Amino acid sequence: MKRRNFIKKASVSGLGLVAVSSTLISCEETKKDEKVVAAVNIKPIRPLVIATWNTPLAVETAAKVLEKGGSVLDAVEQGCRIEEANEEGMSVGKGGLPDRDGDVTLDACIMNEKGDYGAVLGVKNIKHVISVARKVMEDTPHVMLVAEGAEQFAVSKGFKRENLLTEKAKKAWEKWKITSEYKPIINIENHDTIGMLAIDKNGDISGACTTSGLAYKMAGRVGDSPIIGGGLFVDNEIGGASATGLGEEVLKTVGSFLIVELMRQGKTPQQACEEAIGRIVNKPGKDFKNFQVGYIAVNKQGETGAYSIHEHFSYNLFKEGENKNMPSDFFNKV
Ligand code: SD4
Repeated sequence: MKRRNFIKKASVSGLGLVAVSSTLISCEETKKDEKVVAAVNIKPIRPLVIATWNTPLAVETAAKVLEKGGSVLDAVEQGCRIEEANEEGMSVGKGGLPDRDGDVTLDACIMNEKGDYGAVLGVKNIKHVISVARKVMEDTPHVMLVAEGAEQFAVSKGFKRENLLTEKAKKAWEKWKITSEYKPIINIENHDTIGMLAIDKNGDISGACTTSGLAYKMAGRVGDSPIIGGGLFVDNEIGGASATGLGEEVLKTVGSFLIVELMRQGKTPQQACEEAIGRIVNKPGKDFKNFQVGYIAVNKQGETGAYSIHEHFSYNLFKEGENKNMPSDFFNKV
């Protein structure tokens, strides 16, 4: 590609100076074009926090960590812990709806700016699984621990066992048991699985994702949230993405990894999220009426995107000192 054309393309897609300059190394050099490069320099928006659903307190908590100069990894961990501790939220942490046997099992993962990753899957009795995932990343030679092994590891690191099934969640499960209709239940309008991405003032990116998974899932079922590239992916050179909704569909399209790779190819975060939803809904014969998937994404410049299959997906965004809940655009407009 001719250098000037590349610059134009980069400008439109919002890649800005950082990405442009690194690509220019292999391009032809001319003095004239140096001026064009300066003209497309987009001031990155930092710090920034974005998270799935209506999660103002979680986002505010993460933003405060960043504003006080804390690490971007601390920011996403602390932010996610807010939702894990919120007993009203019924698809994350304590208060999450149980599996079909009445057990609350949690999944979480975390990625730092170095591309390190840690996850726990199907953990019972431990509320702050996002912090356990971080410990897996930092204190073990592994990236994933599951079920009893993860629980034992958590206890060995000082986490306390507690009953995660609240009265409210127990009552909902007992009501469900009357019909026991076994199909993954995915409420289109109201989840609280939290996927969070943050950028600090230096431009470093981390992400975290934590959930109790689908209500009344089969025992042992794991969704996208703790799987690298599924519920979360971060590449510090490009940006990050996170997912919520029916994990099976996210996993089959490796959604978050796909979004980051599409951004690497020059798509904006919004375009990348839309294409990732397209990969799900455009499968031949796919009946997407009864399930929801929503994505959020951010690139290195602090541009954000969000897109879902159905209406009612929203996200919280902190940037330039403001923390707002925003409705996501969506595919199914009819
Ligand atoms: C899962 N993606 O386990 C999660 C569920 C979810 O809001 O996002 N619920 O498939």
